[in-house]
Amino acid sequence: MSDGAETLFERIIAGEVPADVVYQDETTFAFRDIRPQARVHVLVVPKKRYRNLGELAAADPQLLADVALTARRVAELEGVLESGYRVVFNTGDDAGQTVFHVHAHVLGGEPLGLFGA
Ligand code: D5M
Repeated sequence: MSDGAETLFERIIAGEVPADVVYQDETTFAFRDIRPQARVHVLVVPKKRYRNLGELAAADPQLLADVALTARRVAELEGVLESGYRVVFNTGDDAGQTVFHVHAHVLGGEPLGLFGA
């Protein structure tokens, strides 16, 4: 996409903003969420920017698969592959999306509550 200012996550990927990097490869980047909602809370982003899950899926399904595989890799690195983990993509205001560079929240390390407000 090309609709404006660089996002925070592009600056993190570029190393301009510090982050606790968990994993990266050619197409994806994973780092700890600054406001963790569970013992394990890592964000996985494609290095190429799309606004949200739907745009990413429509434009580049292989890159979406890369994000899913990196989420699994993160779960493995964080030791929660067997105990289980949740992957969340917030989309839009009501979901609380604040950074418009698609990202998967990878959550785990403890029993997680049900969905809700
Ligand atoms: O998720 C955006 C997430 O990004 C939210 O959980 C906080 C996190 N965040 C914000 N700034 C930073 C920095 N600098 N490092 C790491 N994590 C950060 P959303 O789904 O858009 O609400």
